[in-house]
Amino acid sequence: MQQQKEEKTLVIIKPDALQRNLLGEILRRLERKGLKIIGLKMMRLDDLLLGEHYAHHKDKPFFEGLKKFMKSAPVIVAALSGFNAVKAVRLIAGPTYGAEADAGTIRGDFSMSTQTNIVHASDSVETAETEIERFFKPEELFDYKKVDFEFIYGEEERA
Ligand code: 3AN
Repeated sequence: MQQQKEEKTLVIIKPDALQRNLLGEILRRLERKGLKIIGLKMMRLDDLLLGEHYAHHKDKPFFEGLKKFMKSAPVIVAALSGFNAVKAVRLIAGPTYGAEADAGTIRGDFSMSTQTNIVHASDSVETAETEIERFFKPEELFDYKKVDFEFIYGEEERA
């Protein structure tokens, strides 16, 4: 087992999750995996933030509908850290289309849709850095020691 690199990643718990009372369930899944929550807040997204966040979709036919949905209720944004956190969280989220996502993933267990698919999860370390900066002020992010660290990772990984 080789030493691992700590990564940060961003999760957005979307309006459908809030409406369907899934907030606690989603945070529970992320926490119990061993991810460390380093930032957490509720916010309402606006066109400016959504235009930046979904810039890669701005010419797609579903863009306006996606923005409308993402503004329909507040979201919860969570910044998480851990070794290989970006990939770990993408696997927990599952692929975009909920109906085809594996059971056991968040989208596989709770979504039938491509749009109302419960969570957003950063897709790379670089994207995660940009997204965390987009949604959190520096003072909203916390650095602290977590007591279960040495049981979440093996000794060689922590070296
Ligand atoms: P992912 O969230 O799995 O990385 P992306 O980046 O392709 O997927 O899409 C971002 C978001 O855009 C999705 N989570 C979903 O809410 C929305 N979206 C993607 N494709 C569609 C679609 N065909 N129709 C409606 N919304 C879509």
